[in-house]
Amino acid sequence: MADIPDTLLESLRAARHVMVLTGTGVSAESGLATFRTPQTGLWERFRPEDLATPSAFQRDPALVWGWYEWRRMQVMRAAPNPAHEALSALQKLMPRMTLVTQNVDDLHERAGSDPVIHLHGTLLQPYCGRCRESYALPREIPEEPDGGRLLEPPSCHRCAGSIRPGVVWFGEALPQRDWDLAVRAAAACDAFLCVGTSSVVQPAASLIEMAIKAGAVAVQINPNPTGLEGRLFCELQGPAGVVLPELLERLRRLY
Ligand code: BV8
Ligand code: ZN
Repeated sequence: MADIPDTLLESLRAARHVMVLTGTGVSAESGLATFRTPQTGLWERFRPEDLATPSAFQRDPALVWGWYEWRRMQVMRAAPNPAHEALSALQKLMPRMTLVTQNVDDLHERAGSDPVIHLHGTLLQPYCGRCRESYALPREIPEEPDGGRLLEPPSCHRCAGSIRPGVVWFGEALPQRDWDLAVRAAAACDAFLCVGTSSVVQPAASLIEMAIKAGAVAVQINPNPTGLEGRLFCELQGPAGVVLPELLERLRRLY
């Protein structure tokens, strides 16, 4: 049982606009690896930060495309967990909730959240690195060897350029429209829930500071400390799949 203070419940009940920022920790209970988990299989000797860059794709397109396709298979085999479900229900319960994610999976959408603001793109919409034409991925889930495999990226049917993952790599700018929406919500929200992120990656990690400066109540939901502790109204220490359903349950009694 997470220790949810009444003062937090009162603040959330009184909030006109709640903002939620999620990271890979919200998909951990769906069986997806968090970002800073050591890689497995072919990619064991790489750090994700080293694979998630334009230069890595330039240097070894088959290694990087293979990694993303392997991750996409994992997502297609995964299901939303109680954390995703609770956030979808919260979005319907609250007068206004802006859901922003750093994740590149579609588990929030599959749990019924809508809209979902993706700051770092998505595994599901690759595009041509040369002409930006989008590329339709095969829907069937091939039998992927557990460790994944090298896979040459497909070629664009319009200009024959290399298709690349539809994610934002390190060193690449975030999609301007999504970033602007997130910044506007951070400045306007009454409460900010930071769920399942180590708050290391910028500029996404700066959103909570913007919300605190604008007077929002800031809450972290994470089994581990992240260094944000001194800046928070409170931390709900525990897995998102346990804490969020409980928070939803307690809030429902107030409505
Ligand atoms: C940019 C897509 C400039 C790819 C990702 C200051 C300002 C601006 C930039 C920088 C800066 N300082 C450094 C930078 C550069 C860089 C950066 O932040 N580097 C880091 C390593 C320091 N930032 C960038 O490059 C960004 N671009 O700034 O461009 C620019 C401007 C104009 C023009 C040109 C360029 C781009 C960053 C986006 C990178 N792409 N993802 C892919 O997925 O492959 S980031 C990647 O990290 C994922 O999106 C992931 O979501 C994100 C954050 O990681 P977390 O989600 O927090 O995951 P992590 O594993 O770290 O933590 C998991 C947490 O969950 C843990 O705390 C754990 O305790 C918790 N947890 C575990 N289980 C559970 C749980 N919580 C709850 N329940 C559980 N069950
Ligand atoms: Zn093209």
